[in-house]
Order: sequence, then structure tokens, then C-alpha cells
Amino acid sequence: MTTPDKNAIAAELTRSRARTALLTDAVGEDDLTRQHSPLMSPLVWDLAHVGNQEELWLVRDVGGREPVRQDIDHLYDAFKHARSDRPALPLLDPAEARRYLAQVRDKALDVLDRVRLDERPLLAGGFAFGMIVQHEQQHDETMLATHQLRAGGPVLSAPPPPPGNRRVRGEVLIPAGPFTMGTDTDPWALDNERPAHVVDVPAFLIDAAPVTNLDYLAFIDAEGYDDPRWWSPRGWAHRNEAGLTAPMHWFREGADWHYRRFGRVEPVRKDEPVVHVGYFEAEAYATWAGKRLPTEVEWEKAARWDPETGRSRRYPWGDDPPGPEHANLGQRHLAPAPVGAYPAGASPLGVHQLIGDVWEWTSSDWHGYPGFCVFPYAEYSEVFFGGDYKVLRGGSFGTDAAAVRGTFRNWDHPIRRQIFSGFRCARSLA
Ligand code: AVJ
Ligand code: FE
Repeated sequence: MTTPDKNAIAAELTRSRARTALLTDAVGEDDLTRQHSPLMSPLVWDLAHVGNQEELWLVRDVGGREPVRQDIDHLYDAFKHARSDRPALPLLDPAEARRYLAQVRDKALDVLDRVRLDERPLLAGGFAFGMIVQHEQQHDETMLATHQLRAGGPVLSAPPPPPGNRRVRGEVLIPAGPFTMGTDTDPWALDNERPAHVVDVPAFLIDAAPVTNLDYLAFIDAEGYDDPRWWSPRGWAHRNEAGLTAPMHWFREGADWHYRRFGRVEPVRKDEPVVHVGYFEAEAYATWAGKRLPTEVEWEKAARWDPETGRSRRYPWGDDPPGPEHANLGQRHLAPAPVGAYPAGASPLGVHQLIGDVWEWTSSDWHGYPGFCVFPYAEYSEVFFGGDYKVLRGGSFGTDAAAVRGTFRNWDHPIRRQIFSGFRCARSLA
């Protein structure tokens, strides 16, 4: 990837802020300050937290400037108050939060103007600014998930995703051999994506496409939710406790399944990747199908390994940044695209839609790569290593292009499904 210059960095900051504004201007005061689910913060918390993170890193640390609002740091420290407790805090109201973000942004852009990008490791390749762009975009995806949990009519709209013109089915063989996982060179890669290291991977088969609603309905129709044979012991216990019978946001009317999406009720589309399933559901489906989930090593090899050169690419299609022809990213569409919608985004071996559409659960636990170094703060990745988390890969329709790449790693608790999560299956060769 070419190193972004100051104009490119400023443009990314501005683009992220436009998304934040769109998501928070779409609703009134009440919907900004209310909690739509105990799993989520009030939108106005995410809003001011984005500004506070930018103040901490760009204004105070990089810029060495005086604090704007040191008095509110504790309110927006994600480790100080659980999401469910945040509505009771004396948070900035929406108008104050918007003013705060604008003030911080003014200063951050001034810092960007004056700073030398080779001054310290934190600034190399504009990393500190890239980290803040990605942080804002991550919260924009979180806010989109909050929108999905909000009751009431639609306030967001977007054109439908492109049609699934290409027939994509079956499995792709990824031959045995070493490949380079992670990166040392991507200027905006986060600490958990580093360092690059060679992994020897046995041959495996991976689905050419994510599991679709049609596939998943076969599991539902086969009473897969009621059969403990397909579930891990923990998964089965959770299935019973939570009363799981279908993906989140689905409901049945007679014989027909519908989902509620951003305030609209629609019949479930058969050719779309399934979304809003937890790890345990993905695991049960894979077992029922006679398969398993890929490890994150397998996922990344399928996404990055170029059989011709042996090199690891930045994306399945190469090193070019994601365009609308490659992947369903950036909230351009408010749904996963049908399978076959992105032939130009396929990997050299023919694995489709690895980037965008739905986050894909892997079977891997969340840990640091060999030689991991905290950079620049432990609370992003390291404090979660070894916890009850599974790795997700590839980003969703709600993820911005700046916040995902072939090396990007996400993680969440296996029971979570308010995120835009789906999966594909894999298989070992006998
Ligand atoms: C990487 C998505 C797990 O949202 O919890 C945002 C990203 N970290 N602010 C999260 C993050 C701090 C993180 N995930
Ligand atoms: Fe955050």
C-alpha cells in the first residue's frame, strides 16, 4: 500500500465524520440518548467517545496541546462503565457532543498540518491518524448495529446491493504449503495484525461463498435448532438459555420467514449470506453440514495467498483498494449482497465475497501472533487476548474500507449476534 499523504489523511478523517453525522443526524434527540438494547451504548455515547478518542491521541498525544475537556475523559472510557450503565451517566447532550467533536476536529486538522509524519513511530505512515479514522469507522459500524436494534420506522436508506449474476457454489481446494500471515508493512495495520509470520497450512477445502439464507433455512427445516447432535455442549446450553430458533431479527409468518431490517420488514432473500448468527449457531450448522468452520489461518490463506507468486496480497483481488466492484463495504448498501455479486472481488483460486457482506466467524480463539508487541495501547487488543472471544474476518456491509483488509482481525463473544456476522464452512482433506 502506498503511504497516505496529509491530503489523503485529511480526506479520510472528513469521510469518516460524514458517516458519523449521517448515522446520528438520522434520528432525533430521544433516539440519540435512549438505550435501544442493553448490548449497546446510547448513540450519543458513541458520538462523544469518538471525539474523546481523537482528543486523547491526536490533540493531546500527537499535538502536545492542552486538553479540550479533560473533565469528561472518565465518561467515555469504555473500561470505566459497562454499556448498560452508560445511559445513567451525565453524558454530553447531542448538541454539546456535536460541538465537542467539531472543536476537537479543528485542532486535530491543525495538528496534522503542522506535524512531521516521520517524527516518531506513532506517526510513521500517518498511523496515529489512521488509527483514529479506523476507530471512528468501527464505532460507525457499532452505531449501525444500534440502528438495527432500534424499534420504529426506517430512518436510513440506501440503494439495493448488486444482483448475484455469477453462479458461485461448492468448495475450493487450497493446497498445502506455507504462506505469510499478518503484516509488517501495511502502514495502518493495527498491532494485532503484526508481525508477519510464515505458517505452514495443510491442504483444506473452503466454501466458495458464505452460507446463504437458503442453505441456513435447510438447517432450520431439518430441525437443526432442536437437535443437540449438531451443537457443542456450550452451544446447546446457550441455545436453550437464549431460546434460539432462527437468526436474530427473523420471524415467521405461516410458512414464510421475514426479517426486520433498519425498520423495514422484508421476506428473507434466499441468495443472500445469512447474517446475525452467533458462533454457536455457525458451529452447529457446520457440524450438521458435515463440515467445520475455518481457522483464521485458513481464512487468511484463502483470502491472501497468490498461488502464482506465493505472495500474500492485501485483498483477495490484489493490492488495489476496495472499489464498489470488489466488495460490499462502507454502508453503501444496507444489506449483504447476494452470492455471486462480486466476481471482480474473488481470490485467484475462486473464493468469493471474503471481504464485505458479512463478518465471518472462524474457529480460532483471540490471541496475539508470535512476537506480538502492544502498539500503541494495550486496551485495544491485548487486554482481550485469552478471553472468551472468537475471531471474525473480512468485514461486513457496515464496515468501511479503511477498517478492513486481508489481515484485519475482529473478535467477539461467541454468543453475540447483534453484529453483522455470518460464516462460511471448511473441511479438512481426509
Ligand atoms: C475490534 C470491534 C472488537 O468495538 O469493541 C472500538 C473496536 N475498540 N473502540 C470494539 C474498538 C475500541 C472493537 N472491536
Ligand atoms: Fe472505542
